[in-house]
Amino acid sequence: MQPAIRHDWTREEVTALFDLPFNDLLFRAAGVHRAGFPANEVQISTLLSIKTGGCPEDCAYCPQSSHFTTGVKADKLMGKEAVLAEARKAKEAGASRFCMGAAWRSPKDRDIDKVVELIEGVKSLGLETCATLGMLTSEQAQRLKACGLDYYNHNLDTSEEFYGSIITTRTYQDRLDTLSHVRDAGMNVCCGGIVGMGEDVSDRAELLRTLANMPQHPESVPVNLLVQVEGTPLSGHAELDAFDFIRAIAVARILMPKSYVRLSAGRESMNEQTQALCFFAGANSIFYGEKLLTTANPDTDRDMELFKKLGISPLTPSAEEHAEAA
Ligand code: SAM
Ligand code: DTB
Ligand code: SF4
Repeated sequence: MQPAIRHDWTREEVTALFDLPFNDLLFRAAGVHRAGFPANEVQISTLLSIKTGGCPEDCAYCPQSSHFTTGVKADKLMGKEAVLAEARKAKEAGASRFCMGAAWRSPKDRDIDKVVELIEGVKSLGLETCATLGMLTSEQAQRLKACGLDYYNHNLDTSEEFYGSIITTRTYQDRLDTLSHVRDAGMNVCCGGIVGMGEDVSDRAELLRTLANMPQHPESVPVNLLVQVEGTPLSGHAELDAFDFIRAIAVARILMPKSYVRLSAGRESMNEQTQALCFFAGANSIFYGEKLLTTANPDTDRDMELFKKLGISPLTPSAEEHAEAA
């Protein structure tokens, strides 16, 4: 039976999921996963930082903020040929989606002109496109939709309550406004967060509840484990217990049964067994390729070996459309 798609989760209900015995939570999440998706298929996206560093925002987790000294140097927007060369490599390696990230607070209209050309180029290679460029106006969102952008990534990152302790240069409402512009423009929404920033379980519960109670669930929900980068205020934090990360994946799966839940940043520091439990708990998407934006991701060979050991196959774009239509 297909689990109901709900938008009315209460704080108590979500907290109760986090409080379940681990095996009960995983059993339930795996059931929801199998009812909504082929159990052993994982969508793969490759990331490219098209504009690195020098960002005016002060996100405490981020190596690209100009407020911190992390060794990431500020670069200009990459040229079209260099981006397309990376996109071709990603396609050859087996990615179905190419995600372009820029360290902007909000792009200028002339930045959008250039990004439109990149999106058109990447699309013409037969890849799905995703971009994450910071806050957008509704006109900018419409332009990105018109040029064929398939997904826009814009994370809420944590609960509204905890947000102010992580970022002071924008508000939660700013994020929600951009997400509305993206949705209204008709794009697929990619929205998730980071765990392991010193937040409480209740902050994780509230982040996931906020996502699930949106009028439409994000099609893609990245769950990032904080990558601790020296020089950022969040480096040196106690590492999150792997079971708590897996729980967050499982609750995301239960709350958003038809969304792709992405096991995102942080895989470099996870062992295979933790990743395998994430897939069992309903994660069905990863970032694939040796680099995320500025930090390391597992080697593609290692990922393919893990898929082989687990009997997982990468999802092709046509299978993805089929899954969405079902
Ligand atoms: N500047 C745009 C923005 O903030 O929306 C787009 C790029 S930003 C790097 C995209 C996302 O990367 C953030 O929302 C955050 O979730 C994630 N991220 C950044 N640094 C991270 C870190 N050290 N560990 C885990 N996730 C991180
Ligand atoms: C998302 O949720 N995670 C990705 C992507 N969306 C843009 C970014 C992870 C960044 C990790 C730190 C870095 O490599 O700079
Ligand atoms: Fe800038 Fe995005 Fe990093 Fe925040 S997360 S500092 S907005 S690049």
